[in-house]
Amino acid sequence: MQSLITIKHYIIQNFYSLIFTLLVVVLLSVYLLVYIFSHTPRKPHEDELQCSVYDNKSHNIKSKRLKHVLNGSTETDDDASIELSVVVPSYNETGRILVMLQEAIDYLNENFKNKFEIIIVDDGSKDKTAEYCLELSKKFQDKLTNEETGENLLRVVKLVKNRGKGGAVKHGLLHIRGKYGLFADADGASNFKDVSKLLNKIKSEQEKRKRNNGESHSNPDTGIIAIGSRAHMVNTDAVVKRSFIRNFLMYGLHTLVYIFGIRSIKDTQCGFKLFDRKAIQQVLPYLRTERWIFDVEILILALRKKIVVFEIPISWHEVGGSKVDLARDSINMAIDLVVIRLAYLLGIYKDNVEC
Ligand SMILES: Nc1nc2c(ncn2[C@@H]2O[C@H](COP(=O)(O)OP(=O)(O)OP(=O)(O)O)[C@@H](O)[C@H]2O)c(=O)[nH]1
Ligand SMILES: [Mg+2]
Repeated sequence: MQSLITIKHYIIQNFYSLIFTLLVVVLLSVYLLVYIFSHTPRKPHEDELQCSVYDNKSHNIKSKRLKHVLNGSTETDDDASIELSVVVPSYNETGRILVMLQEAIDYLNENFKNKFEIIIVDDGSKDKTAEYCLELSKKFQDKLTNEETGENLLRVVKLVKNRGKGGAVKHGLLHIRGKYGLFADADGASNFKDVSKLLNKIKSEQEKRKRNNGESHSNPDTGIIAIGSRAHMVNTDAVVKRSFIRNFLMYGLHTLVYIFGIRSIKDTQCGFKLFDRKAIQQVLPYLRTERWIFDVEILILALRKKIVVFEIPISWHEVGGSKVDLARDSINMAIDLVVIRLAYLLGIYKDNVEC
């Protein structure tokens, strides 16, 4: 009885120091946990800094050195003519990419003749996606040839080891030659023509800034991003007819994204996003996440850097053969999401340190 009273007295007397110690322990453990789960992307392998291009004249595959977007501007060199670069992250896509590429090539040939490039980033596929795409670039060379230079406008970059969709998108966008960079999924779920909606939105914002008459409220020194959105489709068949478990996990993810910071954007995950060159230079070098939830980190970085982000409704349809493993990837996405938010909060991820 006496010893119980002594313990009670001890607790009352040391209440504040106990709470303080507890807080320090909790904070240190959170920091340690976030640090352990945080991610540093691997540096590109030497071979990944080259791309393969089908040479229309010699009929051979040639290798070309890629140029980083932070080295030199498009205004001053041979690449200045390229308006739009399309990056397609591709992992084991021999079964799906043909439909997407045909649609993209037709649209680009009609609307951006001689002024586009397609960069396929083969993310360490096991089904020879890279070789298959090079065959397609030969097959469609009539629509893919730059009439001024004779160059085939489809490039293939092969990652020696799988990085995840975020890693593939980052690598592709960091090596575009165009004034604008789009990334689009290989499954063709989005309607490619919708790129004009995104591009027009960015261009009209640029115009507003140029007129400088107060119409644009965004910072003229920052880039502009326009992202495709399926938020208007939540009650349509495309979403309603998905399996219960898919929709359950989708709503779960939306809730987590809402709690952990991106409230102004309804659909963060759509695989159809367009950036002007400045936005790519300001965001992509700092992107850490290589797995599925990288889209959210891109948007967090954009918000931190006060980059204007437009969310534009686009057409979208479900395509079979998804590479997402519902159980495993949902858990990883939830962990990565919490880690991203806390890592920026704790200074483990920094938006001014390239990685
Ligand atoms: N699974 C997977 N896909 C990758 C990877 N790297 C790039 N991708 C590409 O990421 C894109 C999206 O893949 P999908 O399987 O359609 O996934 P999703 O569109 O996010 O999800 P769904 O709504 O199920 O279609 C495709 O172009 C893939 O080829 C990777 O490491 N794993
Ligand atoms: Mg898909």
